[in-house]
Amino acid sequence: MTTTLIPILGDQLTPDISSLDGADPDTSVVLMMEVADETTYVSHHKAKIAFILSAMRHHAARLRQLGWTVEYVKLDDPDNSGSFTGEVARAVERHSPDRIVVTEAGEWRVAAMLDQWETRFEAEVEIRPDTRFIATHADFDDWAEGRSQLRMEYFYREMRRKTGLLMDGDKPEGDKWNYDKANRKPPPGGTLDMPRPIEFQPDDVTREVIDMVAKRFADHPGSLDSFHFAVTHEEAMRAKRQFLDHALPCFGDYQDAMLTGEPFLWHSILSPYINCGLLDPLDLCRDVAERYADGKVPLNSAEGFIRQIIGWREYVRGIYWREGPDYVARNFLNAKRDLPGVYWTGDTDMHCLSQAIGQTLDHAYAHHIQRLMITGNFALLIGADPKQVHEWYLEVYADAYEWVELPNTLGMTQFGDGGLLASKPYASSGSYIDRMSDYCTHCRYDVKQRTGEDACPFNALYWDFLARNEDKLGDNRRLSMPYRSWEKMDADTKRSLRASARAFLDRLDGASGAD
Ligand code: FAD
Ligand code: DLZ
Ligand code: SF4
Repeated sequence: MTTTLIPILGDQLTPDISSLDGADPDTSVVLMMEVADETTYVSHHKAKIAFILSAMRHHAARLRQLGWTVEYVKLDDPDNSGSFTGEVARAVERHSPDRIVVTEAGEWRVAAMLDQWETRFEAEVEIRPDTRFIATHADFDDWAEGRSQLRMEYFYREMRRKTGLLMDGDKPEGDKWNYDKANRKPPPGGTLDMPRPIEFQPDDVTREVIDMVAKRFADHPGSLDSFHFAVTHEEAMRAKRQFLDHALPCFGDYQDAMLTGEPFLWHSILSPYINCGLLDPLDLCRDVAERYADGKVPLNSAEGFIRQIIGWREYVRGIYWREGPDYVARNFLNAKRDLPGVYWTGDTDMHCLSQAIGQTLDHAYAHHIQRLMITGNFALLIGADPKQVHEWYLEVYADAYEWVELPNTLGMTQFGDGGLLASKPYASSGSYIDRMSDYCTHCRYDVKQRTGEDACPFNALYWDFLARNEDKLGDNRRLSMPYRSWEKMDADTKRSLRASARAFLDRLDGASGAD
């Protein structure tokens, strides 16, 4: 009898995955593998490993219920070879399949493994497109072809047209494509009405995984103490409804806001579920559009949210695959500083940094503006090596897979690609953080001061960054204002800003903390 082997990777946790399309449950074997290669190619946050392995185990049970034969290899199985290819080889020995059908991987590293299977195994190997995305690789390449700049906004409009989301015929709903300007409100004063994500209590399966992770990955960053992720499709659907009902209405207004002790605000916290397959991104966007059509959420929230998914998410994926495996090595600004130890401890007097890193270590989560304007901005200003910055983001967030993390980190926050993704570096002084958060009011530093013992370090670092990189950034039209301000400063001011930055960086290099 013809047998088909269907390996399902840890970020392919949906019964709608393309590798299962048209397969016959009677003659197919699904293979799911917990492997050391995947758990250690970077030192993932403990909660990220626990989340993915628990979601995988629950998904295997779901597939069995749906009638599939699933072989599941656990990390501590004595014969576990430790790699996808090794486990497929063992399954090939057991079943001598005629065909291996797999959905394409989400990273160049794993794609290269899958590409070897054709020559390594006698079975015919079929690698199928991942149909969970709206744009195929060809769609993105067609759009990108011949353009001198690949700006997200224009790609996003194509995706709106393709999906029909928030479209009124061929016009955008409300006559405008983008309501970003309405989405920059500072944080509200009182936080009593803040929505809370559901805290899912670990079941037996999750508890077993958590115990195993605590022992086996004790030296990995992060804590397991506040593990409350959804680990099944049903739980993820509950998390989705919670977001739609309670957070989405204000999502737009407070998308960029940051508040002390409030890691989640009005964000969805759905990225771990979308990226591993527990939730479908297009379904989610349709739900959001429906809430808008029913008058339950304002247009700036609905459009802002849908843009993140069919715009940014699809766009960074397109960039990742288009730019190729060497993208990771780009370092336009030639930044070489080691990422300081504070990124693994959160132990610093810089309140914004300790909040963003502290919650990251606690929850394997930080929202976009914290990633971009706190940890990303700080790494950019101090001149941290973009590859190390990239590896840190890949390690610490439960939603991190290279296809989505790398362009956001190396491209958007570190300007490592020289402006392919961002038209200017996302560099800012303390004033942006002060405007968008309450962090500065809780900080030992004074955001208004630029030099001296009590001055906010972001201020001198910002000017030092511009001065240091003037040969590479001086011509950037979007930076003409700050460069003009820099030129107008007298020599003493310039000298003292650069000396303050130098002193801070020397302290940083000498210590493992950030202050
Ligand atoms: P919400 O604020 O509720 O946004 C809704 C959804 O939009 C998210 O769930 C996500 O699916 C999508 N989204 C929003 N912004 C982006 C974006 N820039 N790129 C892709 N999708 C986006 N997102 C990841 O999913 N994985 C990553 O590894 C990742 N790394 C990042 C690294 C850096 C340096 C930066 C600046 C951003 C990164 N992002 C990443 C994007 C974004 O920060 C997260 O998607 C978001 O914070 C997830 O939280 P949420 O679900 O509450 O998002
Ligand atoms: C991230 C991750 C981890 C930590 N562990 C596993 C695993 O043991 N088995 C698995 O199938 N997938 C895991 N993953 C997710 C994979 O790294 C991800 O599926 C690949 O990077 C392909 O994109
Ligand atoms: Fe951060 Fe500076 Fe504000 Fe302190 S004063 S919270 S270091 S921006």
